[in-house]
Amino acid sequence: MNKFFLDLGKQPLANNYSSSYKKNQIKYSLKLFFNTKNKMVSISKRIPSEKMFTNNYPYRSSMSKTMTNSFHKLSLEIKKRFKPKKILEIGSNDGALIKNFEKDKVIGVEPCNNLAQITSGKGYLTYNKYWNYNLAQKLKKKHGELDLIYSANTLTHISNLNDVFKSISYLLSTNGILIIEDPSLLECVKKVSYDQFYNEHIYLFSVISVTNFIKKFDLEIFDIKNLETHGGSIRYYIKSVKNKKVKVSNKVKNQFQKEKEFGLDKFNTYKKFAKKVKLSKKKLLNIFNKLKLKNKNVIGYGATAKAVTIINYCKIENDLIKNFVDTTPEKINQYMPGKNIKIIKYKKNSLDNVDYAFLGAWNFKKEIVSKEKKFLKKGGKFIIHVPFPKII
Ligand code: DWN
Repeated sequence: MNKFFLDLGKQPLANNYSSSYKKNQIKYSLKLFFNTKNKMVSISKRIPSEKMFTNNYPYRSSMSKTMTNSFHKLSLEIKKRFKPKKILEIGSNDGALIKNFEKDKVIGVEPCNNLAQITSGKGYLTYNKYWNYNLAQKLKKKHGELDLIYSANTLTHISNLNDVFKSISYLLSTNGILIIEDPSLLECVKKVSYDQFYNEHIYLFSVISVTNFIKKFDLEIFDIKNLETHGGSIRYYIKSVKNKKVKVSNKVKNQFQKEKEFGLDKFNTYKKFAKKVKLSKKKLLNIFNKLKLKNKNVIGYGATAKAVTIINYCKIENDLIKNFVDTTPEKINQYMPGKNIKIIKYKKNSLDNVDYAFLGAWNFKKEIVSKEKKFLKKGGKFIIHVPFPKII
């Protein structure tokens, strides 16, 4: 049974930036639910993938050093620990992971044409397709069973999770390994980072819910890694239950227990979370309104999908945040979805006349703070809303 716990209002497509402000942009309801049976947290309204992951998708994994470093580190681990003959990446984006492998060793799957072109242009075999059973069949015919499948921040974006895991277990060899990573529900609830929810993030995984969900495909988690990326993520190492060669690490049991102790398997935890979210909105608006009264120059730093949830849920207009700065070419001179707030190109002097910068990309706080020493030195301040709204 799916139980409702939070309404984040009407939200535009999170990555639907446009060259002019569209007052009547289509918005969809964003409501959060908890499944009492498999303990999965998800959003209710499902938008067709074709509407969200278009041929002009603006998010690029390679835009941050944090992510490229994380992918490089993982590639070294994959080579050393699993020694796969071939790797398939579902949601290969602009190639931030696959560029670390030899061209004949990796296959990318990327539905957004603009991104698939980047990797195929560099000579990486890339299927410009959505991940589903049809594609898995096609791949098996062409490449045979695969011994390593990887996917970061992608499976949680696909509504039909049954089809996702059915296709993966069909294509994976008996001793094959599936590695996935996605934002951690535990970290999200702890940090009150409700901006992890937007129309693309259909699910937020936990070790509890993934364990429950993949059972029916004869899959099990045998190892996990807590990552700092994207505000706290979990990397899940998954295998077939028939593969007895690989032992299940105690880390899996420990994380499961940690999530249980926190109450991720209880509806009441989400009701409390919803209350904290409402309080967070109040406090954040309070900060912005006070700065407005003092005539401070406030901008947004990082025009993230997460920030789209915040500004639309909190009804933040351009009197509170003048504009956003961002490094992504596809986002520059566009407007934040749902709001009359323009995104301008980040330059070294972008913060020269700024008093406060709201961290839309709070998940890259470390990287940004170390880059903006000059801003902080001259008295500039960041506004962050996790774990509660404050000025830092
Ligand atoms: O799952 C998803 C995650 C992985 O990426 C997607 N559905 C959409 C996207 O979500 P997001 O937009 O919230 O992701 P990021 O990675 O938090 O976006 C960071 C943004 O901030 C990018 O637009 C680049 C920008 N940025 C910047 O302008 N200067 C980032 C850094 C570190 C910087 O120094």
